[in-house]
Amino acid sequence: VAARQGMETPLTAVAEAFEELARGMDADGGELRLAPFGDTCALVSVLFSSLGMAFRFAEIEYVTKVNDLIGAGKSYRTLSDILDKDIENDSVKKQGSHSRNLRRVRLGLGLIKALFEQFLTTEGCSLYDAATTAYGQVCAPFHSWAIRKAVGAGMYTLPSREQLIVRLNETDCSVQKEMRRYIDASSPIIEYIDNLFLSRNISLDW
Ligand code: 1PZ
Repeated sequence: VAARQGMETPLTAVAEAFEELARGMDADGGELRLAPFGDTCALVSVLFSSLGMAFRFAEIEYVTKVNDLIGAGKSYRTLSDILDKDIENDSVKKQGSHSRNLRRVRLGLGLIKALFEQFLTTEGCSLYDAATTAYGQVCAPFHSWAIRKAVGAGMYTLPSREQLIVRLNETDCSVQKEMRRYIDASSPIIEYIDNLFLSRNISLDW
């Protein structure tokens, strides 16, 4: 197992990338640059393969939106820049806009954080329970009935807790440490994104 041999696991890579992103944000005086943000979010997709085929559609959905933001990184420097531009064009909530895609990617980051929190606080619980609770908290309120149904059906195909740990190349102990790292490092990023909207009087009920 990679974790036992001291090699980098997918989870370590993701946790490290978010720690680095949070450090960069501090170094830039509390500004989040789009290019490193996009690259960091793209890394998360390594986790999808461990969830199984049923979540391929979630992966495609997530990756499409991250790629849009990476593309926008060529014309816009920071996350605030895309939001300000969309406000100017009245396209913040318009399907396919960078700001809307940013909101969606943020939901993805929040979903993973909630899943890891569930995973850590519910030792005896299945991945099914952890994922269902996390999805219900973070994404379900903003998804249509059809999507919620499809996700609910997909949940039954999730691997077991133990299988997930093996697929992630972790051990019982290392997985906890790495999940905790992601939770801590992604929190200020998620909070920052929410504040970008809230500080411009855009509510988060969509
Ligand atoms: C962390 C894994 C937990 C268990 C699996 C939970 C699966 C969640 C599945 C989410 C399916 C999203 C289906 C499509 C939703 C779209 O309707 C919306 C709106 O898109 P728009 O109208 O703006 O084009 N898209 C989203 O809400 C994006 C949500 C991204 C969720 C990504 C999941 C990230 C999971 C990472 C797993 C490693």
